[in-house]
Amino acid sequence: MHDAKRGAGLVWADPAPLLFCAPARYAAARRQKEDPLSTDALKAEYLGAIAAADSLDRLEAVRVAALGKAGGITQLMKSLGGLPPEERLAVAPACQALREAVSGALEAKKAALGRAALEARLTAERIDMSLPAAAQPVGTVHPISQVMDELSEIFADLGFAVAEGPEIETDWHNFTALNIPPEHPARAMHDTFYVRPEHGGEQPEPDCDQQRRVLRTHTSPVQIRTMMTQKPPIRIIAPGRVYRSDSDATHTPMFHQVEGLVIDRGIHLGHLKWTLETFVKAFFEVDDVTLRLRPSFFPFTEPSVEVDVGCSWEGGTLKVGGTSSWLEILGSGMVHPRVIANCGLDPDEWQGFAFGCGIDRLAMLKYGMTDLRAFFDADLRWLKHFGFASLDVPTLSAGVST
Ligand code: 2NL
Repeated sequence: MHDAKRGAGLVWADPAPLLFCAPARYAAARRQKEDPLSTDALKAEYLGAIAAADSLDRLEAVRVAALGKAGGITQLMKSLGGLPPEERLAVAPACQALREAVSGALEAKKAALGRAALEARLTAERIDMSLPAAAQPVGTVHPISQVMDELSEIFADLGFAVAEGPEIETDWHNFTALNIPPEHPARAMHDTFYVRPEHGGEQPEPDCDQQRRVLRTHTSPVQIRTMMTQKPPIRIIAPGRVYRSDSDATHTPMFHQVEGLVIDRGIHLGHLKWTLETFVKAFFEVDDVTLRLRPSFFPFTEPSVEVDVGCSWEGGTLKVGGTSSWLEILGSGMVHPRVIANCGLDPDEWQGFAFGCGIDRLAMLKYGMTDLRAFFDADLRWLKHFGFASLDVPTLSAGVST
């Protein structure tokens, strides 16, 4: 029980001896008529045990042994009651002093152990700021996202805002408002996904185009919603996901489209041509660009034009610029007066142009990808090769793609 290394102080691994010995010692002391209560010796023993306690648990054990219900000092105090009054008066102050000294020492030691524990924790938890950070795998920006960012940047510079809308649309916003009534043959060409009523496509009457829901087949409904809620002049682009039930080497059931819309007074085809030319130059980062506008048909534009960009073959790859080859990149036209009227605007006062093109196609042409399906394969090697650094935000001043 004695810890020889600690020298004079008695150290109890188990404080039981204090508990049982103190009153007995007291009785013996009385019998021997020495220092009647041996309080000095008891004090030395308790203080020694407190000093030696090297954990809060051990200190608590000492406290219980000294001051607990059955503790030595508690017993000592109790036994005072059995003494004759004058003897009690003579010894009580020493007992009191013993109790105070021990509880004071317990408190002080408890605080010291708490401080030491905190100190040890702070030392153990110290962070070495000079260590290099563990390498984190860093992803890249998908080419589609990159192209969407480039488009937003280029059109923002021309005063266009980016508009968004729901991907589950009403039949009316996706078709009817765009001059494609329910029986129109153009609906068949869109390979529409219809949403079942139990999946949120309400259908109280089969042909009610306000209620029937579809996965939007183009982002035109975003422009419809904008025309219905904002006062012209309007300049927006609407990039986003669109859906058609079509899947082969050149078609995926979900793909990405950007549409643009300008509504103002006195807008004509010249505004459309200049805007598209400016866009194509900025996007492909070439000044020598020739556009070819061919007459076409869309139900929502009149007149309608398809736009080809002049290209040339360089070492087996098609480059934008020159006129030896033509590549169709977008469809456009003057917004049909009926579409303007469907949105609650007076077509005699407001005119506009609109265009639409596939983002996947733009990305393939600009960055030399050959297989559309790679966009959706999530192949990390492909993404590493064609992806963009996440902090390289496209800006016009630094070049949109660098
Ligand atoms: C294509 C052709 C086009 C539009 C989209 C449009 C939108 C409204 C009104 C009128 Cl709200 N037009 N959008 C116009 C012409 C062509 O897209 O080939 N897209 C891939």
